[in-house]
Amino acid sequence: MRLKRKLFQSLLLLSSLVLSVSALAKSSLNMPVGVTPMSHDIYDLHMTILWICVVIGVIVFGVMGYSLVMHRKSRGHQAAQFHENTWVEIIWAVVPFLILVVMAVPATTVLYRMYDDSNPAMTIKITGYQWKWEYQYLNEGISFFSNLSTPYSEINNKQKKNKWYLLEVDHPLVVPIHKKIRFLITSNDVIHSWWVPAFGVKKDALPGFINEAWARINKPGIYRGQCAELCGIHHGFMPIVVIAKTEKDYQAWLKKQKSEHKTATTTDVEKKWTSEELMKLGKQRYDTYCAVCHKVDGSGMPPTFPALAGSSVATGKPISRHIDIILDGIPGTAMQAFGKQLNDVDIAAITTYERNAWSNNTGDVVEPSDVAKRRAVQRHMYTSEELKKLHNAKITKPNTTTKKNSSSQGEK
Ligand code: HEC
Ligand SMILES: [Cu+2]
Repeated sequence: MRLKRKLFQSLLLLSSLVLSVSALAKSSLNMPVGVTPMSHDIYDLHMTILWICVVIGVIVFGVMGYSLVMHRKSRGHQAAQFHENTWVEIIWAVVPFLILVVMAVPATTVLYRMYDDSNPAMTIKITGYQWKWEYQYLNEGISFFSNLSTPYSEINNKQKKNKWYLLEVDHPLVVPIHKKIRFLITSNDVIHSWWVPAFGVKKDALPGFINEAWARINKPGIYRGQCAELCGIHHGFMPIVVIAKTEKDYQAWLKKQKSEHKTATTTDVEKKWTSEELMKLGKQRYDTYCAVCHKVDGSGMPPTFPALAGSSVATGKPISRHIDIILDGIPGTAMQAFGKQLNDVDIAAITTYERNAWSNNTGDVVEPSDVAKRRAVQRHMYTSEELKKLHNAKITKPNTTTKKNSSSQGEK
């Protein structure tokens, strides 16, 4: 009698467990349901398979538990002695096979839909870099880089960490809702992975390959993700933020992007900036783009990431060498070409900052027009008249290695 009650109690426990599992389905312990039809399909598939597994588990362990308890030796049961029962063997091969076939049908249907990125309304090319993302709107001709915006004071525990610590960026990806968006995903250096759980999208970004994914977002909102492939020491510092807007808001954003893009390239470059303006902007840009490797205080992480405080490049002459390294990077090292990521104003500000911050008190001021000149020299975009002027300005010809690099980076 006592045993029966115990059995009853354990069954009760089991059923309450099953109930709490279904309560967990909507909690943070389960997969997110997401905001795209694809993510809903994935979620439903996951739940279907989970319940099949739960039923199998309950049956198998139920029979096992029952047999162990009811047919135990102390009750006087004798173990059956048999070998090679053909029917038993057929049953335990065929039943799991049938279960697998049943599960393969919904799984294949979902996978098929996941891979069907035909007829998109728009296409965005996503490129992974150590450690940031680049978004190019192929139909609109706009592109930008998306960098971590968490301040270093939080990373270094000098300030309380905010709610979106390491999940915030300076330029989020902005997309419209209710449109089929195709993502073409690739990498500029090592393997990254673009992962936004709410979209049900997680795709490796492979150098030299283009992977495809797509999303149609149902709800306006801010969705966050991360790089999901271990890609170096700052793997955790390249989050993804996507803002989904209504078509009207998206069009307004697009218009603003296009007009802002124009102004940054013309008037600001011709203007003469003061050293205070350049230093202020330079610190901001340096912390965003360069400090991951060279550190906020310019001390770097030698021997791989050199210190810029006291560096012969950042304090020595010619200044053009310093500008060229920032424009073209150093081939074969983690020092990327920033020429297409940053405009002339940003590069001038960073160069000025590096030449005067920390202990580098060179007093040099690099103007945006100086950077524009370096670009012109490198691309051979000058006329003979300009060449003469540039020659008078004593600008050295670029060396061949940096030139090769800039062309292989596919400058715009
Ligand atoms: C992903 C890491 C990384 C980032 C980000 C980075 N650098 Fe570098 N940088 C390097 C590495 C590595 C070297 C050394 C390459 C070599 O071996 O010569 C280097 C070298 C340099 C040098 C030459 C220093 C010397 O004394 O030889 C300068 C100048 C420089 N970087 C400026 C910048 C600026 C400006 C930025 C931001 C716009 C930046 N770097 C961002 C990794 C990085
Ligand atoms: Cu990565």
